[in-house]
Amino acid sequence: MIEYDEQGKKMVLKLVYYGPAMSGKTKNLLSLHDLIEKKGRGDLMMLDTADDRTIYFDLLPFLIACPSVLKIKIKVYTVPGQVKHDATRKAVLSRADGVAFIADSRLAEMQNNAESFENLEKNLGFVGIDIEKIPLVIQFNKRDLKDIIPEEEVRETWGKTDLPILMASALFGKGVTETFWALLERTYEAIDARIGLNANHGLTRESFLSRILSLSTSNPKS
Ligand SMILES: Nc1nc2c(ncn2[C@@H]2O[C@H](COP(=O)(O)OP(=O)(O)OP(=O)(O)O)[C@@H](O)[C@H]2O)c(=O)[nH]1
Ligand SMILES: [Mg+2]
Repeated sequence: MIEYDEQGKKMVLKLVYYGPAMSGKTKNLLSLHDLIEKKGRGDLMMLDTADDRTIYFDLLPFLIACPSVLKIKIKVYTVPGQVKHDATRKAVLSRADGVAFIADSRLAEMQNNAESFENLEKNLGFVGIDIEKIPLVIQFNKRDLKDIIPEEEVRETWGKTDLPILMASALFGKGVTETFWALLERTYEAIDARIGLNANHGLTRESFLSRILSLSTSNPKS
């Protein structure tokens, strides 16, 4: 839940990239880091094992100055997807303000996606967050590979929810900023409703988004 000091000077938002092992959560952050110019972001911190699998978390921070005195720090984390790291996932998920669920599009991974989503539901409950209320977006990553679930099938399955569903290939920097944007939009709405980002701090939805994403390079790697 948002960290916000009473003098209205500082707020910290925590966004979490969740999903099964090897779905591309770390790769999303690496691509975001490359796609967004240095001006708007901090450095990417990665805590890896030798074979590139996350053991604790990755963190990419952003800082936004509002027209008021308020400064907003956005901390974007990944969880480790391997089943055995469940305690760490809970710790990273604790006090989250928004979640991007990164699924692996390969047909062979559907069971892992489902289990990871169930794990997300369970762990949100554990840390006292209502899955119906937290800003949540879904990304189907690895669209560049063969033997993937067709997009129509994804949309049919998830169409019942009103969650944003994004197709991506983090390896090629595709769909990465779109996913982040969708998560930021939802998060803005939720925070604005609670503390009046626009009314009290002069920060409109558009300026919130553009302060981060207008810094994207116009020529993403493809
Ligand atoms: N082909 C393809 N490979 C990808 C894509 N995104 C990630 N990968 C690869 O998948 C592997 C796992 O990616 P990571 O980003 O480390 O996965 P993760 O979700 O952080 O995994 P954990 O930290 O174990 O939870 C790496 O070899 C990536 O290069 C993609 O869009 N397409
Ligand atoms: Mg990782």
